[in-house]
Amino acid sequence: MNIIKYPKRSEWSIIVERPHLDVSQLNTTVQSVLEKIKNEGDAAVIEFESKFDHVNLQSLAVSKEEMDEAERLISDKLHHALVLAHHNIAKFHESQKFDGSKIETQPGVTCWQKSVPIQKVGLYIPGGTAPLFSTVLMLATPAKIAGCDEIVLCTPPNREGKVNPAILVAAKIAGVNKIYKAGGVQAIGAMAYGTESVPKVYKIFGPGNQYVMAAKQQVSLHDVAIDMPAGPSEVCVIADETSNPVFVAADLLSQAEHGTDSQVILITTSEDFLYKVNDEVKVQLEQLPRKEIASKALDNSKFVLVKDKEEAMELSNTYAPEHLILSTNDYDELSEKVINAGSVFLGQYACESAGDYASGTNHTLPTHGYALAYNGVNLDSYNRKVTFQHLTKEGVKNIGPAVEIMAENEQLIAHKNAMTVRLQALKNKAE
Ligand code: HSO
Ligand code: ZN
Repeated sequence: MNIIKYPKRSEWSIIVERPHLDVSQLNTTVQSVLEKIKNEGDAAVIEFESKFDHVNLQSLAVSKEEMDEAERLISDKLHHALVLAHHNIAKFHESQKFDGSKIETQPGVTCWQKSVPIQKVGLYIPGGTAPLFSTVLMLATPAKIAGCDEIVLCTPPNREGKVNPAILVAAKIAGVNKIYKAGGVQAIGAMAYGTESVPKVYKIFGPGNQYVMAAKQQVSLHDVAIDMPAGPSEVCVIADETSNPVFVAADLLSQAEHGTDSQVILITTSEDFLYKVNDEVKVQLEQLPRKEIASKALDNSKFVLVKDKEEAMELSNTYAPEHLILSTNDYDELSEKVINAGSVFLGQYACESAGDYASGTNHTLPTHGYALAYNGVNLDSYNRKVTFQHLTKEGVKNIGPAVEIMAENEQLIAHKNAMTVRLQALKNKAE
């Protein structure tokens, strides 16, 4: 753990720095895999599944029997938990529904927006060290609420060709239509271009390793939209002597266990508290099954002592964390000062795990400082706002002359004419 006391402003850029990801090396590999998927479809996906996931697949689609089997394989307790989490995620995302009211900008000129779902979306769920079935709920639930017709999910199978049963059950609960066994770059390629079995989608969502990220970025240049750029997961906790060091240590570790490249930052105004958390982290770390991963993540994490809350908030806003926990008694006041963050957790009891799984907010959030300009996945991520307008004769009279003069000055005479012919027609009628 790096302890930094009262850093000067000039040192902030080092504190907020993320590990540099050099993807230039893997871009060529990614490109060649994508090319092959584009040209050879299912056969190439199956070939890469054998090469990278060490599995021999006859077909990519998950069958009805596999879905039924998955339901039998998970415990009732887990099933209930998934249903509870889905209920809350659905309730929160339902509340984001858009009401596109009509606005009359001038008499006779009416404009409005309508939220129209993206017809086909693709969700990518990684396998790896911890299969994140919670991400299935986070991505599929708003897709269903938005009204996307086709919700496609790709996830890598294990060596026996099986998909984690909780992923399948979560997909069923959230309303995914089609599930395919494909991981990594080949999954992204399959959804971006379409294969004999995997439908082409218009937008791809979901986390993944550096190869998946590079693949999403490449396909997004020409073929498909993506949710957002992403990097390793991160949390920033702001705490003081009113905070609970046991809770704060647990929160920091919950993020650190995600991956060796996860980022954990504690910003505090109390030196005494900082050392209490430092000790507590060591104690709790020892009990964790993923302690190797968490301790590596802690190596590049920082505990920063600052002079006051004002400075704590400024540093956090400069860092733009994916998750921000305000673990102090005055969280209400501090929350007013949040400018850059993906998702904010207020008070002692709002742990990041609550939002990761079951409170209702989405856990697909901007990392790597992208919170400066991006928000996390929400209902809008699955919609486009199509604008509509209607003009009456009165509307034409009201804005027509302005359109004509503007078009004339842009030297776009055909544009001007489109309005002139209408104004003329109205004038003729009136005579
Ligand atoms: N903290 C992760 C999400 C997650 N945590 C899934 C547990 N499962 C990124 O926000
Ligand atoms: Zn998490």
